[in-house]
Amino acid sequence: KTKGFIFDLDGVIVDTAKYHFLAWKKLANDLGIDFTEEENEQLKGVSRVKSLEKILAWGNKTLSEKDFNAQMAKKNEDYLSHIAKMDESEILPDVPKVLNFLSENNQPISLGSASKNARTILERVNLKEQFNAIVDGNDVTKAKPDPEVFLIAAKLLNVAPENCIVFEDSVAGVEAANVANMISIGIGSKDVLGHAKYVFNNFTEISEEFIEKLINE
Ligand code: B16
Ligand code: MG
Repeated sequence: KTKGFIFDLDGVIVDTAKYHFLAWKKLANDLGIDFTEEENEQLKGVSRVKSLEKILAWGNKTLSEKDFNAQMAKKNEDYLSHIAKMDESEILPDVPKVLNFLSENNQPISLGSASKNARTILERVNLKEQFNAIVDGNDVTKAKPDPEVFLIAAKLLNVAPENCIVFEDSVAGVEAANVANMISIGIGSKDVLGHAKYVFNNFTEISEEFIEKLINE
């Protein structure tokens, strides 16, 4: 059988949340706003615009449209300086194992990320060639939990949504997969991702037997 396998990027393939944190913290502190790791958690899977809106709301600050856009550009510049140093060593454990197993079994693979920097990151970690399709923040008009990003991926893979499997680490992303009528697999804690059909702490916990079952179901 042929299924469509869709991977989120940040928190699933690589841990870029730590670089988002550094960049958002710098921006927030420059504006006199406190920014904690807990707050950063809440920005996972959330688009760049929505993230800045949230930070400003937490700090009771408003910015003119011009300043808002300038801050977003500054944040991204800072974030890109961290990304520039990434390499294959930052791929999360056993991600290549799963990607290779899917390829060997002729299963189409897509990226489904909110990030506008997704292509750059995949190039840095040398994984771009593994994907049959890439859908990222540049291709969507509606952010997760809207299912748009995953529905476009399904279309590009030419697989019906109900035959797609989504790997996600964020609450909004799992919700988006569920709304798209796809099989959601949460990567992270069950406490946070309890709404996913399956939850694993990481890819090391995902066996080839489990993936075979997904393919043949
Ligand atoms: P950018 P994902 C998301 O990536 C991140 O989790 C989120 O923290 C970030 O704000 C968003 O991408 C946008 O990223 O500023 O690079 O466009 O988890 O959907 O792969
Ligand atoms: Mg993510």
